[in-house]
Amino acid sequence: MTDLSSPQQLAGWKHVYSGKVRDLYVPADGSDAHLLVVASNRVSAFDHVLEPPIPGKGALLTALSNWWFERIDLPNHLAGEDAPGVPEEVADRAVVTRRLEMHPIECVVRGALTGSGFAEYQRTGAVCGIELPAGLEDGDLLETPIYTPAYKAPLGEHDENITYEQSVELVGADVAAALREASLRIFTAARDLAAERGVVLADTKFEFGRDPRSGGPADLVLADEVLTSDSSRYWDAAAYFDEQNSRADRLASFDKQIVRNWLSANWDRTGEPPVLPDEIVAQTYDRYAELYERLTARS
Ligand code: PZK
Repeated sequence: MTDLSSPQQLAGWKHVYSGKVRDLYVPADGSDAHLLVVASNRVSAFDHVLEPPIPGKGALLTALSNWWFERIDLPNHLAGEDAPGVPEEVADRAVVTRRLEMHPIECVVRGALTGSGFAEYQRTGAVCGIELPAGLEDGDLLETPIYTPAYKAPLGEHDENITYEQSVELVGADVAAALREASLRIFTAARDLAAERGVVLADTKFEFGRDPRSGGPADLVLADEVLTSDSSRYWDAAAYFDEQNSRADRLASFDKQIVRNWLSANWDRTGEPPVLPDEIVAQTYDRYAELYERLTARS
């Protein structure tokens, strides 16, 4: 699964790491105050990065994340005017951030029970140590959103769900409490806003750090990308609440379902996935654009 193609060269920046869909750079001059986070046009499904990329996807998700940052009342990692600028080749799909000391916890909040959370519930009746009522079905909304942290496994490995107590062992009681409180507060506000726009925010993941140049040890700074569909599950509310629909249709990913359905029909999930046809690429772009337009009421 190693991708030997090197990411884009950007003047003034040195590439240090690539995830499935984003690339990370540090200043070429060796300074350690900032990072460049580039949202690629890559799309992933069933744990594979697909070909070809979706032109415009990186720009849409960057715009969506920035829109959410503006609406979240917690300091975020976006750098100010004093920082180096975003290279023009990636101007619409990259941000320059403050370089933080990251807390090694994926702060997952679930407003619905699905995916790995539902699987853990089926096995144990609980998620990350939180006992849930019996009889819940895949995709059911939770009365109160739950905080289900995961330990950020080293590169490439899958994150591991942990209990809140384990998060206390990892980062200390003060930071653990701050992470949970901020995550639940941000999720609840975002979920309510999405609901007004006909979108169900099922779950999401936040990452936080601390700025070593300012603030106290438990002062959180919101990092990463926020509330994009690469870090969140969004469902179409009309489809979700239509009881006539099949479960699969109710829980269809707002943007990636077109890709998933096409792959399911055209690939047996062994070996490398087939190349996406042009019409699937175009339809997928349109879905990303619709999510952005619905949430932000912008075009
Ligand atoms: C940081 N990642 C994940 C992001 C990738 C991987 N502000 C920050 N300070 C320090 N570290 C990070 C951030 C942020 N954001 C984020 N890894 C480190 C990541 C983007 C692309 F390949």
